[in-house]
Amino acid sequence: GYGGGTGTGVVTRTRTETQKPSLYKVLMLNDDYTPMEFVVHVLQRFFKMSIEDATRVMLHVHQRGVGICGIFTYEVAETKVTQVMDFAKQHQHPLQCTLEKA
Ligand code: TYC
Repeated sequence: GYGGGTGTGVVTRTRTETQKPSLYKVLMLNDDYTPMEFVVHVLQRFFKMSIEDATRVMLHVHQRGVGICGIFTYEVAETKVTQVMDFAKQHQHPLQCTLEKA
């Protein structure tokens, strides 16, 4: 900023690099028992996906074995994993979810 021609100008510099938080991928794993519709519901409920994106990700996991649900800071990623695992357990499905440094 500058003090308006009174000789009181203040020079402000912007740091070129600030420390950004590490990011983590939340991964969904395939299994033989969890219903496809349940996985789609989980992706919509906990990762705010549309039904189209949730179906795409679920089919990717079903076919490839693993897929990315989203990328978050550590605390958010850990919370998502816990929420998904608790929800799957409540419904007695073996769905597995984990996190991995991006
Ligand atoms: N393979 C499961 C089935 O055929 C569907 C499924 C998809 C399960 C994705 C888990 O993360 C998963 N019912």
